Amino acid sequence: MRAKARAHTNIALIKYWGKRDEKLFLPTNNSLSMTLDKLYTDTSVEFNSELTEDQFVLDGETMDVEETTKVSQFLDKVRAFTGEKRFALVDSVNHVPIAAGFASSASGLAALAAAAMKASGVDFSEKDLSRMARQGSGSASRSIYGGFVEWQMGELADGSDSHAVPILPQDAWDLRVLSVEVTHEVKKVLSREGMKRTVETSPFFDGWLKAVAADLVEAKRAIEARDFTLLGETLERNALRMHATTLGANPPFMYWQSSTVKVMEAVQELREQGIEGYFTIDAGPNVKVVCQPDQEQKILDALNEIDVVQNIYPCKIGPGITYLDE
Ligand code: 2P0
Repeated sequence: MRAKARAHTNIALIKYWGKRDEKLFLPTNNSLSMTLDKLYTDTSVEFNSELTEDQFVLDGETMDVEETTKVSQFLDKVRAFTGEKRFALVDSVNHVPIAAGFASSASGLAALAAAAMKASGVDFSEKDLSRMARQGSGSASRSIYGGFVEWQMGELADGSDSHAVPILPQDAWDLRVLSVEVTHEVKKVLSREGMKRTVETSPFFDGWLKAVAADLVEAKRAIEARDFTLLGETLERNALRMHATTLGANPPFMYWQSSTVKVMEAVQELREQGIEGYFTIDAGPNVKVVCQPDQEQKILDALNEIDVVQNIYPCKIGPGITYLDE
């Protein structure tokens, strides 16, 4: 059986930063994201009894043992859930710049989970799919849904209550995200390693947990009221709080470069001129700016003037998983 799925990446407004269970990908806090329309991954999965091992093709290239093993280990989780016994051919095309803080793992693992679950032919719910995607990459649990999405951390040790829920549909509030690329370099501390080091060694991590709970309440209140200023102030503060934890880790690390700070300052200066955008930053040096439609062009023009800015990818809010006919 064969199936093909498209998953869009998402940008966290309230960050997932810390696991309480690494094996099951259970987080230490709830997170909240917007799914983006322009950055996505298309993946087809075919289970075939003639295959003697899993095969993984990414962007037209057959991947080596290391990359294929990662996919295989995830497929084992799908096989355990669905009872599928056969090996698979996985063919994936990424429309996301990889490993520079653009969360390609979110769309990649969400698309893989959806295509693999569908290809296995069993019935499953979106909640099942979110739980499955979570076990490939935490942020992928949120990419199952479009619009504004909350990943509820849950309490149970088996992870059955740790999945995303949609909180506002794609077309309910038109916000824009400008993904500002300042470098193509692959980041030095991968998010999985960075998160682990922070949980284990940063004395600021307890402060993060206290802060993130309050930030989540504010963000949900802002979304409910469509209060852009409240949402913007909350998401910018939450990103800074997440990054502060990395400075307290041992050994310490930071995802920002001087170019990152230059863009952050530009966004704050624009606000002083009444042009309202707010930045957020993931586990890499690139910056995402959230704004309303009427300010988008002004912010885009201003950011394009900055010498360190290499590319800007403007996005609207995107949809959840879609299955593609072949
Ligand atoms: C997020 N990040 O909420 C946060 C903010 C990075 C900073 O989710 O180990 O690739 O695969 O669960 O999902 C990036 O971490 O980590 C991430 P794993 P993931 O978007």
